[in-house]
Amino acid sequence: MKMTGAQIILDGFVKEGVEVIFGILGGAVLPLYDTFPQYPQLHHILVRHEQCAAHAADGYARVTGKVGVCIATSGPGATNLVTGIANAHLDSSPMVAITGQVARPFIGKDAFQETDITGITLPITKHNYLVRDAGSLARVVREAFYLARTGRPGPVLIDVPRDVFMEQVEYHYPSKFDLPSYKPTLQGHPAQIKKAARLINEAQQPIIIAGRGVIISQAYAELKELAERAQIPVITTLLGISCFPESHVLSYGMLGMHGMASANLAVDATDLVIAIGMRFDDRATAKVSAFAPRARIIHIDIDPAEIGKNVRVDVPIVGDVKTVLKELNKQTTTTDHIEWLEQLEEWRRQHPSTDIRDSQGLLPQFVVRKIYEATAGEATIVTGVGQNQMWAAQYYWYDKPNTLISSGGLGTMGFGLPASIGVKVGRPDSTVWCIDGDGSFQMTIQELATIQQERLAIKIAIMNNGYLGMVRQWQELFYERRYVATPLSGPNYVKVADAYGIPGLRVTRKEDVVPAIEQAMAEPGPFLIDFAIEPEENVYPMVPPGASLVELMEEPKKEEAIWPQRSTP
Ligand SMILES: Cc1ncc(C[n+]2csc(CCOP(=O)(O)OP(=O)(O)O)c2C)c(N)n1
Ligand SMILES: [Mg+2]
Repeated sequence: MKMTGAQIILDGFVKEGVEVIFGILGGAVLPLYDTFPQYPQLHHILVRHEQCAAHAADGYARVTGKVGVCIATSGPGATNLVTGIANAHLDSSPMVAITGQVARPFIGKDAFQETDITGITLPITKHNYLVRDAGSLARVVREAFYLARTGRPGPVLIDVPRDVFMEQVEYHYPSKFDLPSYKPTLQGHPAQIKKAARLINEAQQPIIIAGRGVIISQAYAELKELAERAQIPVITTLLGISCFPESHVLSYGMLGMHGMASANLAVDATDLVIAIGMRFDDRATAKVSAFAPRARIIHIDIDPAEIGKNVRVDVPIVGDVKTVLKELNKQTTTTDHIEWLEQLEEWRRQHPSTDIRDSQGLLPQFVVRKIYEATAGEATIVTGVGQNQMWAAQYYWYDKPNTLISSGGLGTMGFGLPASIGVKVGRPDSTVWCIDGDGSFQMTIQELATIQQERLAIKIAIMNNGYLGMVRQWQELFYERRYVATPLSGPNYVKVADAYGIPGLRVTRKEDVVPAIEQAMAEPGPFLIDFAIEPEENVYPMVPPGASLVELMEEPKKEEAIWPQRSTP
């Protein structure tokens, strides 16, 4: 059968189970878009900026586990995707991005809207292709989806010259293909698993540090079994939040720069770290030379490149988290660690990191807690970047698997609103709250139009402090309160929402928080609440940059001193 390049791509989408595509068209991809009517089963969502096509595809991928797909035209369309692709790359989100390219005879001539997008995205994609003939397209599409979703997931970009979309060739979707240099290891090495089990069975003060790999691998039950069988406290990274129910007795919350004090203290004291599907990011480890100084470390990860990258590891196990944990669980003995767990409880009592103080003003922590209560913990929360992100991570209790969607590795302001589009499309029956910062929201505010056009019932909570708050916090604490370029004005957000046809409310008083949230939830469509929070509220606990996990600052209104006092060499 003969098909055009455009048909081959869209047919490939259908065969790969794609249902939704986020994008913006232009000259180079016009032949592809012109082919969409032949594939009515594919739903194309027109975003308002290509960065948001990538973030939406990323959000969709994170909640469905499927590959998110986005499309942009050549030149500025393609370069606008870059931030979104980098974001997906750092957070291991499976994505296929299609970019149009100038026609083959024009490549290398600085033609109108020509950029070398495969060159630009080389370090931020798992793989990328410049397709030089339509005959190879079917294989490329097949490989791209396979690469994006297998092993450690990530973004794959396919750059297609305009005339390749139009070229007609003989078409067979390949049932088989060969990628000799790409063979992800799924089974952990038995000898390593045996060693790990021995360490676990002998440990006195073990902890689990679980990351997003647990969510990607859907190893919820296996993680729970390991934790319960050997009575090991579970600490998570930011992106690991919601891989283990936070109301579970063994859950000790997030570690790291804004982690719970008890979690950070446990990392300092532990004799065995069982690191699962996490990559020792510097926001999680703090000063790496002082990370878990008394512990041996078991590291389970599907990506061999992560082993030993940031910390020394005693027992590396390369493999799929779920597969490895299944084996490991067979070899771990039932134990309890009563004294160790009591010690953690004691730390938690001494350092209740998520207590909310009494206040006249509107505290963001209070707002997040009320969203938690109103949604009974059942919502999917999508965040911006900055203080709002940390409050959303700290004050909502994530009991349901995979319910916090946040930009971890890249920390991309502007991620929240477009990602919540993908999240709502991927999880239409879930209540989706986008908890955003006023700065982050303004970076991708135009996506309100997409939300309105697609009639997506996303609830938006802007934590409006009138600042680029997280940076202001650093200026307050480390730059003697010199607020250079952090005070931030904004529009009347309720009027902006209204202009887009979205209802909204501004909340300035504590007593209006719950009624506003209830009104938002009662509304069948999207709703925006502009919360005028305390402008100079800070995120605590905080490990200052360069300090170790235990050199943490706690809320000074409760305790004036930095605790515990330790000197930084
Ligand atoms: C695209 C981008 N630019 C700059 C930064 C640096 N940055 C990190 S947090 C932050 C402030 C975020 O402000 P806002 O969205 O209002 O959130 P808040 O901290 O006030 O809750 C900035 C500028 C970033 N993370 N991403
Ligand atoms: Mg702000």
